[in-house]
Amino acid sequence: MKMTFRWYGKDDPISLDYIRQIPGMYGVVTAVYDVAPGNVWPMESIQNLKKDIEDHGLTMEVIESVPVHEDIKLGRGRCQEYIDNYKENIRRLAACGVKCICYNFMPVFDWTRSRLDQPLEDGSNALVYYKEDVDQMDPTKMTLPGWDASYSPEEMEALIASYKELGEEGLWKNLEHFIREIMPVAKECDVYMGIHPDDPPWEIFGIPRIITNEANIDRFLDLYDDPHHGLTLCSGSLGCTSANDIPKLVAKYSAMNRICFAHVRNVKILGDGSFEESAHLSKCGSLDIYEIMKAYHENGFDGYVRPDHGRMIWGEKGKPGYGLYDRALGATYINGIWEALDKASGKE
Ligand code: DNO
Repeated sequence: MKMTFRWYGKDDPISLDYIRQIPGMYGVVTAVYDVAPGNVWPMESIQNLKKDIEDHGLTMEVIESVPVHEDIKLGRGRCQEYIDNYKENIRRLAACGVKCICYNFMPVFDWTRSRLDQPLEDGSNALVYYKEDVDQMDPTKMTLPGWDASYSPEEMEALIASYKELGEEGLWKNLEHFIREIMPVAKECDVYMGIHPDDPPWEIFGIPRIITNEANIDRFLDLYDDPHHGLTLCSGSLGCTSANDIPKLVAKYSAMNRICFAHVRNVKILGDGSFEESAHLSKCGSLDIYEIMKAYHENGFDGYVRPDHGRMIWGEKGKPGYGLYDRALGATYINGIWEALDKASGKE
C-alpha cells in the first residue's frame, strides 16, 4: 500500500512541509481547483502542482477529483464536449505521471451532512449526519463544502427536478455511456479510474444515487471489464449503513484487483439512518478498521490509501473533515496495522 494525504493546493491551511513530516507519507492526493467542472485543466497548472509537490519530497500520482459535469450525468446539453474534455484531462494527467483518478457520479451533491462541527463527548468535533435534520434541509437554500456552490436557488431547483425525472435507470444509462467513452483512453494511458461511492449510500432529497451497495458495485464493474475500471473504496461512505459489510467488500474487490484507491474512515452508526464520523481507531466507531486493513493485506493490495475525514482535535480550526492532526493520527494507525500485518505474515 502507498500512504497518501489529501491536499487542497496552495490554499490549504496545511502545508506540504507539514504533510511530509507525517511518518511514511508517499504522496499527496490533489486537484486543480480553479477550473470549472467540465473544462480542460491547463497543462501548466498540472505541472506547477506536480513540481511543488515533488520539491517537497512527495509524489502526485493520485488526483481527487476530476469532477464529472452535471450535463454528463444528465446526458444532455454539452455532454459530449465535456466527455471529450474529460478524456483530455486523463491524457494530460497521465503525461504528468498521474496513475489514479478518483471521481464520483453523485447527482449534484457530493457528501452530505447535517452539521460539520458537532461537539463530541471528548471535546473534539466532527461531521455528523442526523437524519431528522437532513430531512428538514432545503438544498436550494444552502451549500456544503463538497458541493458546487455556483447554482442559484432556481437553477438548483431545476437541476433537482431533472434528476427526479431521469430516475435511477436513466442515471445508469448515462454512467454507462460515460464509462464506455472514457475507459479506452484511461486504459491506453494506464490510468486507474476509481469511482467514489455515494456518501451517504442512499437517495437524498428525492434524487437517485446508485453507487451504494454490493449489487450496484457489481453492476458498475460489469460496465467495462478491465482493472483500470475500478473503485475508490471509501469505508466511511459505504459503511454508514450496516447493510454493507466493508471487510467483505474489500476482500472481494481487492481479490478481483478492482480497488485502486482506499479511503479509510470510521463512522459510528446511530441506528435511525443517522451517523457520526469518529476517530479511525476501531473501537471509536462501528467499523473494524483492523479487519478492513487485513482484508486489503490478505488480498495483496498495493494501491493508494489515504486516511479519510478526521475530527477537529487539539483546538485546530480548518477545512471540515480535513484538518491535520486527526488525519495524521489516522495515517499512523493504518501504518501501524499494516506493519503488524506484514510482520505477522512474514512479509518483513
Ligand atoms: C469526501 C471525499 C469526496 C470525494 C469525491 C470524489 O471528503 O471523499 O468528496 O472526494 O466524492 O469525487
